[in-house]
Amino acid sequence: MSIPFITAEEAASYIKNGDNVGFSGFTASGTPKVVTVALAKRAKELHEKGEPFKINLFTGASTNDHVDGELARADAIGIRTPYQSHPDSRKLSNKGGMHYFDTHLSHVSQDLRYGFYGDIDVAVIEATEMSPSGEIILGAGLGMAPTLAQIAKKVIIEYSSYYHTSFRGFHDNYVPLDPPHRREIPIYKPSDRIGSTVLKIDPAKIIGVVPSNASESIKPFTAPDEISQRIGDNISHFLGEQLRTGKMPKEFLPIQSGVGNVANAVLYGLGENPEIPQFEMYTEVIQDAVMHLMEEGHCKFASTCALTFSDEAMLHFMDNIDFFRDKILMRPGEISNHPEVVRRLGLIAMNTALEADIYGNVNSTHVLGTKMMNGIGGSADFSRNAYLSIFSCPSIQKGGKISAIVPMVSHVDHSEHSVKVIATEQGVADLRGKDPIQRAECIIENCVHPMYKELMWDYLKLAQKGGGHLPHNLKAAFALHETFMETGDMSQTDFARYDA
Ligand code: 0RQ
Repeated sequence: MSIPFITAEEAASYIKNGDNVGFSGFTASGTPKVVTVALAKRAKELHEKGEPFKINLFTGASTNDHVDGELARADAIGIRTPYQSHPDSRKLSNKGGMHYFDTHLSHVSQDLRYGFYGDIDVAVIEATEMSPSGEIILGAGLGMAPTLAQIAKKVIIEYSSYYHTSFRGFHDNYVPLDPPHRREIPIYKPSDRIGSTVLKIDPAKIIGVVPSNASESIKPFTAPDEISQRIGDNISHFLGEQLRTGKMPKEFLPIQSGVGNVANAVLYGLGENPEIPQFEMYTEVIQDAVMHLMEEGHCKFASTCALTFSDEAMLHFMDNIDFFRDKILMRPGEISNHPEVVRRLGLIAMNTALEADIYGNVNSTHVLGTKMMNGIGGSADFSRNAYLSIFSCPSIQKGGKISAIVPMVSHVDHSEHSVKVIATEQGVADLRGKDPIQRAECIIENCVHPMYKELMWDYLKLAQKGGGHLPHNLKAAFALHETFMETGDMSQTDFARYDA
């Protein structure tokens, strides 16, 4: 059976208003790049004619401008899950223009197989190699591709000729059986391969193949700023101390690290600390920093869902691909983030907070409790199940008008029960084994910016007047947020007015 080449416009014409559409990839990497642009154009044309057109968009994680950006600007998204980080889709979700529910990345493949959100009408999957029998080699990110290949009614392949070297051998395609038949995920070390290098798709389901030669369009990270560097140094010294005091096995443990400048700085910090042995990663994305850490011999292996390399770093990776062949394995998000494996391997999970409260609850998603930033992503897949769960953030934002440590977070993503360590550029608060008041004292002492220290002690004193195991003054708990909304500056908060 021969699979036809079709244009992006033709492919888009197979996608109907109200369809559930799944996309391969994780972050920009491995995500389709041309069909969605044609789809957004079609949506705009239909809207101009007064016809409705929206799809429900299911992805492995965030995507690229070609998917979330184009479709958000075309107002063509109905339901969106599990994660987005594009400014235009953020805007759309904050004005109620799409039904975005952010959820744990490791859950979505199985939620789709369980049928929670209905059938997947069409899947768009990026391939870098393909056989006539429907065996494909995926690109720089998997996301939900193996599940989509199984369950989608129809599949469109975006065939990328951007990569000038073969990615064959980097993927580990695997779909677990569903309950009540599920067995253990047999990964006992980050490099264990459990699935197949190729992804098989029933050729009868494949509508056609759309050629593409677009890059991932990922910009390089700027060098870590001073604050990120200090956070990175604080965490790496803390981990060094864990090794010295025997709280961490001397072989060290695999690392999971979120994305962004702080995450990059933390990884560089580990590389620079002579106390930290060569390490492995079991994580969902690897960025440019990891490639350099591998070349310098600090990181010896990384299991990931995607290579979220900047275009520049991707070219370097491809030019040196043989060096990386035995050092990287890409898995579906369901496996890269699987709580069972995270717990078994004993990960050091490092993620980022928007704000944390004095008792250790973390808000990673909602600015001032209401405005969606990105979503929870994979952070809770890891943090709840890790050997050690670390959250970090700068202690202040917007030149000091916002304190990242507050009396009570305005939204909870990671509760006090999952957060073991909080780190800012001021220092590190180790919350293990501490009751709520001890945790508050430890966080205020070690993590709060000097501009806000006195205010936080004032709050704790005020809260303790009411007693209780976890003291709060419910009228004053959001005083910093309220003051910010009134004056634009949290530091103007005065707790005296609540001390009646
Ligand atoms: O605003 O953009 O106007 O400058 O928020 O803040 O410090 O640059 O942080 O880019 O590292 O992102 C938590 C959002 C941090 C991210 C979050 C303002 C601040 C700035 C961004 P500007 P920074 P980062 C791996 C795991 C959840 C998902 C996750 C995230 C902007 O890390 O989405 O962990 N995490 N996934 O000024 C008001 C506050 C603020 C604030 C920061 N308290 N109040 N504004 N800002 N704190 C990835 C995957 O899962 C794929």
